[in-house]
Formats: sequence, structure tokens, C-alpha cells
Amino acid sequence: MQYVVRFWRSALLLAGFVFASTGSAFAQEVRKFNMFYGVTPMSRDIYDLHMTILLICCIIGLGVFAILIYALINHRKSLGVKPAQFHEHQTVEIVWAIVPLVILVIMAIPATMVLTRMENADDSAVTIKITGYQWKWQYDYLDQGISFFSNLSTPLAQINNKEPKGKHYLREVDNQLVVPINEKIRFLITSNDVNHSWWVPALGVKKDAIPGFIHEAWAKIDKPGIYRGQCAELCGVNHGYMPIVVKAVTQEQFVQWVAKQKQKEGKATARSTQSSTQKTYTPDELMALGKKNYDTYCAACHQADGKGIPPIYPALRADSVAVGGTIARHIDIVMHGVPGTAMQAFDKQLSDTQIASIVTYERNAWGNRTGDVVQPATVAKQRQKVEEKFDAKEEKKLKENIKEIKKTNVIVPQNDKAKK
Ligand code: HEC
Ligand SMILES: [Cu+2]
Repeated sequence: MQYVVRFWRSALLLAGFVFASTGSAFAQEVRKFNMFYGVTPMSRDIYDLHMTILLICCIIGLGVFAILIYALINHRKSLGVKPAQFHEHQTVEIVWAIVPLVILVIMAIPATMVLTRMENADDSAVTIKITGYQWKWQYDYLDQGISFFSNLSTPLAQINNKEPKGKHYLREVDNQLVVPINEKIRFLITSNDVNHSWWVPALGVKKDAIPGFIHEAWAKIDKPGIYRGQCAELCGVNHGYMPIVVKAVTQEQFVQWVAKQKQKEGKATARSTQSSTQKTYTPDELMALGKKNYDTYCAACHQADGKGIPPIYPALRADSVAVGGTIARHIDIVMHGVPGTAMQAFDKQLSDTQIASIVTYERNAWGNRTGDVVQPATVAKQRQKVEEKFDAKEEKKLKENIKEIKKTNVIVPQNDKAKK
């Protein structure tokens, strides 16, 4: 008995030492390996739950090992101890069934409470739909009507070890997810292709993005700042290249950002028919722009050298479309993708200028020497043509429907009756 008392006294002392020294440099060093506290109620709940369960586990572990070591020392064979027999000992059997059960229930209570809070996304002020793509994220602000893609912005030169790596290597994006602080933000998480997972540790959010399903999560951030995360579900070769950057700002800054963003998107749609499409670029300008855009949006699959990763991602170097086909077909594939493959439709993701420069680049880079120069106006025209074509088709279908209805005489339009 005296051993047990002595053991618990030292265990408590040790625990006290660890807790008391949380400010020390050593404790800080150790805490780097722990989960961190985060900036939302959820992330703190998760942290506290983790620590509670860890503490219970440690106490159980210490208790079991203490008894084990005590028995090893005091009941060893060399002392001539005879093993006791516990067979059919009902009390012991009941105790060792009940005690773990009670411990499990004790652990389940706080865990269930945290889980229910985590699932409760009611009364949110902002709703953002998050869609995973190979390999980028799309953010739709459902109430504000804002929508954009968020791509990795680390230059390829850093990835290929041609430049020293930056501070936020592979953890930086072109368009950050801007959200207000002190407001409940609801995330609706889904995917366009394969399974991804939206994970931002500081927000306490980690949810799988699965095609055909919508998962819900929420965050209420209480500190402005930049919080970084990653895709946490192996989703293909560039799984490591789809980071998440959340920028939390004050409510006023958020309102301003929304206004600016809407203006920008308005301009983007206007851009496809006027202003910048009228601009004519020199071939050199298009090639430079094209390289930049290609490296950002296309190199993940088709590779910076245009050689692709056959047979999954075709080479564009000496390719039947990029060299052997017409410009119109090339633009068409970039705008509308190839359904059922990883080749996405880029018409909503890229401006006319971006598409024009990429197509020009693909037709003249890596030894592709078509000499073709594609201006934004060409892309704009093709965008409109597709819309026109679609309208004409719709119209034709409607007319046929009417004819069909007339033929079967289900409904006779008023005018026809009058004529008869
Ligand atoms: C997520 C991977 C991925 C990304 C990113 C991607 N592509 Fe593709 N691309 C594909 C795949 C896969 C195909 C082959 C589709 C098929 O099976 O016909 C393809 C086909 C093509 C083709 C037709 C090639 C041929 O020979 O059929 C062109 C042109 C093309 N992509 C251009 C682009 C451009 C331009 C971009 C960037 C704006 C881009 N791709 C981004 C995966 C991708
Ligand atoms: Cu992913």
C-alpha cells in the first residue's frame, strides 16, 4: 500500500511540475508538438477535449504501470511468492468490466458535447460553399454572390529548386478566402472530382470534400489574421499543391472587400465583351503572359515543359490539338474541358486575355512552332458564338415541341382555333 501512496504522490508532483512550468522555454518547446489552441471556439473545444482525454489516458497508463511494476518487484519468484488464483472470482470480474465502462462513459460525455456543437451550424451570418478540384479550391459566397478560384501561387522555379524557397513555400495562394471575424461562418464543403479534405487547424475545421455530398462545418474567428491549411485527403499527384489561406478581417473591412470583389467580378464579365478584349497584344507580350498563366493553371497536369504525364495527362508538346488542330478547337477544349476527364472547363476560371495568352503560349512554346497568335477578341467571339449556338438550339427545340403538341392536339393554341 505504501508503494501506491508514494507512487501517486510522485505522479501528482510530476503532473504539477509540467503544468506549473507551462511558461518555461522547455514547456514551450514541448508544446510545439502538441495541437494548438486556434482562434475559434471550436478549435479550443477540440484542444480542451484532446487534453482531457490525454490526461485520463495518462492517469490510467501510470496507474496500470505502477501496479505492474509494484507486482514485478514485490511478487517476484526469487522471493518465493506463490501465484494467487483468481479463477471464477466474481467480484473481480464485475469490477474489471464496470470500471472501464464507467471510464468510457466519462470520456464520451465531453466528446459528445463537443461533437454536437461542431455539427451545429445554425444562425450563421455568412455561408461559403467550398469545392475541391484537382488541384485548387473554389469559394462561392452564397449570400454575396461572389465566386472565385484559389490556386497555389508558389512559383514553379521554387518547386524545381531553381530559386530559394520562400517563407510560405507551398502554403500561399493567389486568391485568399476572406472572412469577417466575430461572425458565424458556415462552410458547405463538396468536391468536383475526387475526394479532398478542407483542413485549417487554427479554425478547428477539417472536413472531407466528397463529390455528390455536401458536408457542413463552421467557424467563428475572434482574431484577425492569416490562417493556413492544406488539403488533407490524398487526391492525386499534386495533392500537396492545393493549400488553403484564410484571411480574417474586421466586419468593416469585409464589407469593403465584398464591394471591391463584386466590382472586380463585374469588370471581369464586362471584360469578356469589351475593353481589354479590344486590346491587341504583341506576340512577345502574349508569350510572357501565357507562360505565367500556363504555369499557374495548366502545368500541374501538362507539366511546365509541356511533356505531360502520359498516359493520364497528355503532352501538349507536338500535340494533335496544340499543333495539329485549329485554333478554334484548341480554345474550345480549354474553355469547355473534356467531360469525364481531369481536363476541366476553364471558361469561368479564366478571362479572355488569360485564355488567349495560354493558347498562344501552347502553340509556340517547347518547340511548338505554329506561329499562331491568338488575341483576346478571338476568344471573346468564340465565347459568344457558343452562347448563340446554344440559344438557337434551344429555340429550335422549343419550336419542335410546339409542333409536336399541335400534332397530337393535346392543347390547341387560341390563335389556331380562331383561324379555323
Ligand atoms: C487537372 C489536370 C489538368 C489541368 C489542370 C489541365 N488539363 Fe488539359 N488535359 C487534362 C487531361 C486529362 C486531358 C486529356 C483529356 C482527354 O482524355 O481527352 C487534357 C487535355 C488537354 C488538351 C487536349 C490535348 C489532346 O491532345 O487531346 C489541351 C489543349 C489542354 N488539355 C489544355 C489545357 C490548358 C490550356 C490548361 C490550363 C488552362 C489545362 N489543359 C489544364 C488534364 C488537365
Ligand atoms: Cu485535394
